Amino acid sequence: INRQYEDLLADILANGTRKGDRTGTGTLSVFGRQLRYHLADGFPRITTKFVAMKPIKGELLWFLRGSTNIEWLQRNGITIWDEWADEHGELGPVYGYQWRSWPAPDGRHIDQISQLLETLRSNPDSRRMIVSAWNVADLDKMALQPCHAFFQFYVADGKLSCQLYQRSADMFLGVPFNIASYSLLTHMIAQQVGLDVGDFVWTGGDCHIYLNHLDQVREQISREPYPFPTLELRKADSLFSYEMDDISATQGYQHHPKLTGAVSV
Ligand code: THF
Repeated sequence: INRQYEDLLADILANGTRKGDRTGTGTLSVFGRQLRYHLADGFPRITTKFVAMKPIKGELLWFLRGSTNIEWLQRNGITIWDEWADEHGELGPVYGYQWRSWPAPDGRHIDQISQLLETLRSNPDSRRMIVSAWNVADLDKMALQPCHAFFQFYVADGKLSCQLYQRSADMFLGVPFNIASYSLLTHMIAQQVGLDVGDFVWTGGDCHIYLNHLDQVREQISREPYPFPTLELRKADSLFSYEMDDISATQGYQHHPKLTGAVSV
């Protein structure tokens, strides 16, 4: 049973430094940690609390559409980006825009995801299979600068692995979402290019627990993790045409009761 996430929570409780932060909430924080999930062993949907899949699936499909307006999320009943949007629902040039239409100095727009698929098909040994949301020139136009900023794919023995660099990691609320989201993306891409799944590697920069999540985290690490569920993924015609119903991580999802916490804005 993989308990790397829970062990990192315990590490931060034991060894974290009390730090102020942009939101004013305050955190316990450590710097530079890594988690690894062998995706063939199960889908890493954290089991020591209930983790909702609908917002995770919906947010990923929304990123892949290249959308930066919360309207599509709201139509699907997903509210996790509401706090950051302006009165028109806009977030500025955040993840979806940078993934699908990174603006080049010569006026072109670069579809990093389509280029990635092309490289995976034509040259899977490449060491340049990278997607970056960290567009330095656009940072001050974004409602929130990318937390999960930069990811790389790797193919060996017919298996696709992905490593994410997350500069800022809200360990209680955000990280279970981020782990499941990138693991799902790895499965979808592997399915599209005809590979098996390898590892999802999560690398965190400032890994923190907000001070208003400490009680929940103490409860969470007292719980025994269950085996991960299985992902069921119906193959779509392209990476960009998956729908919510094509994705399910409910099969075998045994979990502890939900734990709630306020999100710092
Ligand atoms: N800001 C902060 N402080 N933490 C984050 O995790 C975070 N994100 C995104 C942008 N800014 C962030 C937003 N992602 C929830 C989960 C992910 C979010 C925002 C909020 C959340 O409240 N989850 C609840 C309920 C989810 C629901 O069903 O609606 C939970 O219990 O999981 C990280 O990318």
